[in-house]
Amino acid sequence: ERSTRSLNFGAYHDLNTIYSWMDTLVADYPNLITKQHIGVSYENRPMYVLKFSTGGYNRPAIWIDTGIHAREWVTQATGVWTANKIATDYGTDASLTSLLNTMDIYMLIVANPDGYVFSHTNDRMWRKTRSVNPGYACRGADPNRNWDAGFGGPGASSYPCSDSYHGPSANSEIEVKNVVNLIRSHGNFKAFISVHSYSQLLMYPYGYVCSSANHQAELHSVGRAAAQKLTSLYGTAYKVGSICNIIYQASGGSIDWSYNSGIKYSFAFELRDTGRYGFILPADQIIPTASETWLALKHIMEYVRDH
Ligand code: ING
Ligand code: ZN
Repeated sequence: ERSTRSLNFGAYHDLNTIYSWMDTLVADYPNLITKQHIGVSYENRPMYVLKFSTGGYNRPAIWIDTGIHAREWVTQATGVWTANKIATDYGTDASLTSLLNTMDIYMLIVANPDGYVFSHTNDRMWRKTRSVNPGYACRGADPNRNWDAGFGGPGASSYPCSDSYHGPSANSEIEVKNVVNLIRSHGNFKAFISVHSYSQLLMYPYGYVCSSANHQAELHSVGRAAAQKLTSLYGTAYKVGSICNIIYQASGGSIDWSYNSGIKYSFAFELRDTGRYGFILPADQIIPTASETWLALKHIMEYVRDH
């Protein structure tokens, strides 16, 4: 795919196109956006985080990742749209502007670059990383079962060929380790938001156990209000709850790790739809999906700014 200066946000794009578009975005907004190389993937592809910052030093920050699962293409596309939205709304949208005057936003748009490429070139339904499993022909671990939170417990598989294989050890997947290193060394993240598809859910910890998190009541009310904003745009229905309560028990997930690491406002989205198209969401739903999701993201970010 040829790189274009102005991307069509209503289409799905391959990794190279997204990566070259990031450079044009940074070039267009040099006072707001920088691109940080956080490490490489298993197959040696660079991993890039876009940092939105108006200054200061190590300001309190919001983390947003999309595309940790390769086949969930509406999430990477939503990440692209959202990054552009933040860039264009800063200075015109009063609320986002005030947010960025005190906080930074970090976006990892392609959290699993090897898997994303493989989902374009070989298997549209690929989910995992592409790491080699010694003694097995099948590759990859589930990068959302690989975090150090209940690692290896219920809701993950120890079989390397499973789509929910947790990997040999916590943080064994370099794509996960790169994020863990950045979050730890930064030390001032206030929110950690991980975006998946599909099912139309807004979730908070825990996934590895079905008991309530300490801040369950607050997380539930923030989530409910965020989902209400989302629904207000097109009527898209969302459910809100803990991972274990509204989807299934799942161990080693990213937001359980971030929450246990002290990042109270840890959320995971499951974007459109509820299964009619599933992972193969038609491209004409990208912009509506991203637009409604933005209202929820903004609500969470504003709440974090004000608390
Ligand atoms: N769903 C998520 C998964 O990894 C999830 C649900 C989110 C589990 C956050 C744990 C933590 O299974 C999809 N569609 O990937
Ligand atoms: Zn997912």
